Amino acid sequence: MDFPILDTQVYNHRLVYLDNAATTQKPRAVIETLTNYYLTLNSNIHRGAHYLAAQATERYEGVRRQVQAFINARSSNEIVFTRGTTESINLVASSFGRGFLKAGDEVIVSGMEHHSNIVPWQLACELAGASLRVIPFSDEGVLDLEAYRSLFTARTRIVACTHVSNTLGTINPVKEIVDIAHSHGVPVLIDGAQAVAHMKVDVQQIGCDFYCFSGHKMYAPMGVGVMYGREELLSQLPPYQGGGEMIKDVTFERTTYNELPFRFEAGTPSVGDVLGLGAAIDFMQEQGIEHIAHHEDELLHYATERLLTVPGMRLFGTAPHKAGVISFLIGEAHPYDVGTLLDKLGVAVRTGHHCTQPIMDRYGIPGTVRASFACYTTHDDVDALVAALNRIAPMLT
Ligand code: C6P
Repeated sequence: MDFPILDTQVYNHRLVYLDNAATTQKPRAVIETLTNYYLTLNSNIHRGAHYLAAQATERYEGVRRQVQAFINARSSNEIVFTRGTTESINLVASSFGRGFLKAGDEVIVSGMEHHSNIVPWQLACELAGASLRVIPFSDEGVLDLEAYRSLFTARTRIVACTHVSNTLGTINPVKEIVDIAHSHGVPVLIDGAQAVAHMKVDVQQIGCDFYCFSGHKMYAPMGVGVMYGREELLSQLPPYQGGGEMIKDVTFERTTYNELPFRFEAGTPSVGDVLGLGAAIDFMQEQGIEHIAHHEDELLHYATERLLTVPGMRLFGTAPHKAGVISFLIGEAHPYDVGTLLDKLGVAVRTGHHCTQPIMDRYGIPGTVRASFACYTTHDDVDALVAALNRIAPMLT
């Protein structure tokens, strides 16, 4: 594996990068794809009558088919490129809200959502006069599916739930969540931001109506993401942003809209980043997604065991089905202090509420320290984290 940035030295220490849930580092193949795009291919797509535009368009549409196969969508019309998970969810919440939400309606979200899967729904509810209902979770970080079942009413219009919690690491039973919603005739959006880089995702097997994710959390460049929408439902949604490419005909009296998926891709997209996403998918497939999942699962168990030997260790998120995300506190020490001291020893973690304030409120804590893994994370990295924590623990009490 070739990740040039991992050779960085930080304060005279080897960089131990454990902030992969925030963003993964990029393999050389992705960086080179991006560079080569700007060196040899740069042009605007879909509209130019010239060689470069045709080449760039072909490559861009090729990645759409690649993403389709990667998540097993039925059609490439169901793959919309966005800037990332946040934009994907805003797109669905805004369009679905305008198309389907009315006063008195209800939207179900889980209590462990990232703000990106809460606030867009609050905005949509505010406009429509609808309200949010929240699925609770246990101390271990497991969603209460009985409570979930009881949240459905005749006014429930959509469910939005994360596949993997970025803070607790919980892998939610998304197929079951979808099946329950569908038994009430309610569609489901799954936030896959923390899932796609870590496990095989099959949207037909899950059965969800929307699946959203970011390229930069799966070895691709920043600035590109995906919104998968089941064609039947997607074709009923009103457009999100207006502009070039999303139209068929424009007059001052009336505009008609383009076919799927272009109707939801207004303006010039980030073509080079989309090609980088294609290279990232190639990279993941070369590594083997099952292999990545197995490696990270083994590391999670190793790290959990080792971390529990650190004095004062308090883990948050101990569900039986977890991805490689470990949130913790050391005694009563502030997470920011722990993160700052770890940084001085070369260990990069994230601290704070991780854009999941309701989770922090649930536990009555200001934030956590979070270590998160990727395919290149090693046992040595985990050992370095544990050694650094053992070194700083006496300074924190
Ligand atoms: N979580 C983290 O450190 P964007 O920023 O659009 O790429 O992704 C938003 C997002 C949505 N859902 C989940 C579950 C996420 O984890 C994230 C991003 C980062 O945990 C940055 S806050």
